Amino acid sequence: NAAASGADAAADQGAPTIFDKIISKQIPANIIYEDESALAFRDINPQAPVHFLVIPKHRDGLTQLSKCNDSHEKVLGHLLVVASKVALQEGLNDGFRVVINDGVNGCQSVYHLHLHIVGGRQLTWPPG
Ligand code: DGP
Repeated sequence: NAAASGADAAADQGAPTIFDKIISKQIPANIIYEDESALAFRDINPQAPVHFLVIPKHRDGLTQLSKCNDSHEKVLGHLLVVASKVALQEGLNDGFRVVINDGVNGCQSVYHLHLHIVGGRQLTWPPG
């Protein structure tokens, strides 16, 4: 099951997640960047003054980072470029953090790959 495998079987089999509804605009989100393959929107439960998510529009098997393979190199690179561009657009000139939670131990809750970008305050290390 999902908890035992550290994955989400339904999502792996193609079941939509809440992020698909954000991509298709079925449910509202505060979208701050969009292009053909990526979307950035504010996290509903912000952990810092600036906290947004960057997701691939086409999940293409990427329920979580640990499912990636060589075919995902281009989109994974693009997500990081978008993360940086939007972070600067959001005024995070003094730095920020990019986080990808993977699986149960990583506290992943939505099984559609997403980058968290947090900033706007002095962050601490290590994370919890
Ligand atoms: P993770 O734990 O890494 O899977 O983070 C999922 C994040 O997604 C979490 O910080 C809250 C956010 N989130 C979940 N549902 C929604 C939603 O409907 N809208 C928005 N904007 N964010 C959401």
